[in-house]
Amino acid sequence: MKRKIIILGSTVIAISIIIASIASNDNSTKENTSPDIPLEADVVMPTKVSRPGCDETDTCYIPSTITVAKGEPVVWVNEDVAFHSVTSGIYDSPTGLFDSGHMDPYQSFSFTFDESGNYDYYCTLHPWMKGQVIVE
Ligand SMILES: [Cu+2]
Repeated sequence: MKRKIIILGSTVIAISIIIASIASNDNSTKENTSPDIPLEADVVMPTKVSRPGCDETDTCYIPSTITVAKGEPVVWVNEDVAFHSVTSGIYDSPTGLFDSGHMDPYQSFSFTFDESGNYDYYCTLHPWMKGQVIVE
């Protein structure tokens, strides 16, 4: 009896994963990570960036400029205690290419760039938070 429940349970999980992967945009993913198991982050949103000041030292996103190869995913992790976003464009002028939405603490967002170019991004909640991805 117990075994049946376990098999049924894992089938439900497998189906949900398949449905979730079909439903989500191919180029972006968002997931929760645990502070105890740090995820491989390419770019980190450090603590206290929800207050102005990080812009003076260019440390709202670390690193604020990252260079990647075409087709290589970029992973952002929110290591702050506040919500942040990773949104393509500049403040009040999103390009619509990618948008993480509000990221909880320790949530990650990843996006894969198919075309080379320079991509500005920002946080919808904090106008001073700016970053750039250079895709070669
Ligand atoms: Cu922010």
